[in-house]
Amino acid sequence: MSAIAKRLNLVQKIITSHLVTGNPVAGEEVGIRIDQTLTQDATGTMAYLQFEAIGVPQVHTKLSVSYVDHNMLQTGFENADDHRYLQSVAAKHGIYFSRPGNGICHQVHLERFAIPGQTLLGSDSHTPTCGGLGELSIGAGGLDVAVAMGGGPFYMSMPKVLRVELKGKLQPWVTAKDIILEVLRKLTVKGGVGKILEYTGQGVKSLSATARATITNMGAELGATTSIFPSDENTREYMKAQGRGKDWMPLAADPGATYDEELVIDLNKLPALIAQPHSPDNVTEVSKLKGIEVQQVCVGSCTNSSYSDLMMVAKMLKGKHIHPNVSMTVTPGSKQVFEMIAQNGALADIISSGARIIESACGPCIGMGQAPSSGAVSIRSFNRNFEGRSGTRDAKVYLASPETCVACALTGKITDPTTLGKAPKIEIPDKFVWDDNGIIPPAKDPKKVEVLRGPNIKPLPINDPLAETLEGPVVLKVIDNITTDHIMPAGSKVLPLRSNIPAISEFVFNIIDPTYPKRAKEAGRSFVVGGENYGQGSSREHAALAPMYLGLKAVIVKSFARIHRANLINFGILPLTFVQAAEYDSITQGDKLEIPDLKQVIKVDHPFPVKNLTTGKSIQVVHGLTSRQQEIILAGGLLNWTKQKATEAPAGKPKTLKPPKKEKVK
Ligand code: MIC
Ligand code: SF4
Repeated sequence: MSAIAKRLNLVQKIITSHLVTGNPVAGEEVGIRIDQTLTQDATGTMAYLQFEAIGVPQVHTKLSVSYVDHNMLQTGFENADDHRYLQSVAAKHGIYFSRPGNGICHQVHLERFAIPGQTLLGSDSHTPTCGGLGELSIGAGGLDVAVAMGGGPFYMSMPKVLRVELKGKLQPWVTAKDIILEVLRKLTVKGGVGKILEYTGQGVKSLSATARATITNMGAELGATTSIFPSDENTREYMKAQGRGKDWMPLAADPGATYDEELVIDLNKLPALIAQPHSPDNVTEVSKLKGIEVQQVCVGSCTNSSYSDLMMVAKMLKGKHIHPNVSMTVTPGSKQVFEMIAQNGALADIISSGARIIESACGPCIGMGQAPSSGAVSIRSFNRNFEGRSGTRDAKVYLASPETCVACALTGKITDPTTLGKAPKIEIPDKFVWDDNGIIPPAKDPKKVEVLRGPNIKPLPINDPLAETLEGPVVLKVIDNITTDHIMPAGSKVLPLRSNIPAISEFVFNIIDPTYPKRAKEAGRSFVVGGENYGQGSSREHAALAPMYLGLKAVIVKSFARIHRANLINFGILPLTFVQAAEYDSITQGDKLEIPDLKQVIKVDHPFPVKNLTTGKSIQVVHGLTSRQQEIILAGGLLNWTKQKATEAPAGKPKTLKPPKKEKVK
């Protein structure tokens, strides 16, 4: 797309109305104003430590919310201390605090806060969930969110807009989850990089707001910047039933708006689908896997834990029993959902079927309990099935709709729900139950609030300024599609260390090579070499921060995932791409590399050589950094750069952050 057409698509409308800097032409860097932010506890502690370091007293956003939903197991003081820190820091700086038990950030934000046409930046990769209500919702590293809370714009390469036209209507038992699985089958886990998916077409009308949110949520697995639906009558009904009708406004692309790319999905022909181990794009028809024995079933996560999802689960389970060989867990996505299914008796149907009920939180999705038994087949309504993420290395995790999950739980085998007869009908309530007593508003008198820090909260490590010459070994060489779960694993043992970088760094690359931390420390300054889509998955900046702490200075890959590349830059690690992908083969783990004249080569966006001192050969790489990003790398990371900019603000003015000149991004 060479320039913005007069008839705007929905993405262009929201971006142009929030534009602070840049030209909204695909590939150019734009800075956009952020209306709302969200954080969750596993990324939030770092984000608020960074926000405190920036030194802005009160947030500059319209709304900022801090959720606690990930680190919910309190097996020691660590998580409880972090929750206490998060609550006090929120009270002090104008941030709403969603208490543990109030629900998963994305589900609660959709219910209580998302507003069509606004922008939301969240320190979690599934922030796009709120795109289901027509909010432009983007996942980012905690530091980017901290900067946005301080009033700074969010910078990104202007994405291409991919129109997904939904034709026809879903067949009984086939769901929104099957739509996004089909998109993943067609586009793969890297097919959305540099793109926003805008959903249009007749099929949109038949999808409820929460069904749309399932699709935008799991759009994160495409590597997309975000996904968005128009705001229409269904959006209005949902918001009205949430008591938020006044926040609704209609929003859609102009008739005849143009798009960079198009994809058409015929809902009439869509079967029930399932993603096989170990990637969300390894999708096939459920019917093809019929009969495989199942040991665990989990319904929940930010993808599929809405009121409608759980009512469907309850109706399917009513009067029946879970197969004796299956352990089934059910997690309501929010206190609202939990309360409503308790009040209408659906919870009793779930309990009496033999399912295990988990509090409203991420839970098994992030390996916080419920690790499957050795080699087990686990069918989950979640969004990620990366190897080892469940907590059991050899478990085989599949992803499917809640309907397929229940069908498997009842039969003990992979079962296509379309074989189960008439599908139950779920009514969307006219009025949801809410009292928001799980959300604590910020303090009226912030000066009186003392921020409470426990011994688990260690100071934030800061990178060294860029050296003139970078020399060091390739401590690790990895293959394509390495996830942030490989780089910085989560799970119940590691997650409590999210605010303690020295301790958590001992787990870096543990799934691939547990000797990495020791070897990296011995090497001093080091490199990692990787393949395509390096760093896909979560927004966790610990996947940059902890390797930085171990001396990682540059990563050379065939291609990067968006959020991880931004996180590397934020912490002063050079993200380099091979000019010729085939040169990947010329490097062996252990080779010593050298980049001379580093400060000079950073300042121009041209290919430059990296000398392989072991083989004597040189390879060509490119950094693709904008001039703003070059400054960040030279300053040793975004925090240093932000502080520099903030102190440049004229006296008496709030310390918001200045946008730099516009730039082209690779
Ligand atoms: C995930 O689903 O991987 C997480 C855990 O929610 C992450 C955030 C984190 O690692 O804290 C994400 O999606 O960004
Ligand atoms: Fe939580 Fe899982 Fe959603 Fe991440 S994907 S926010 S861990 S429920």
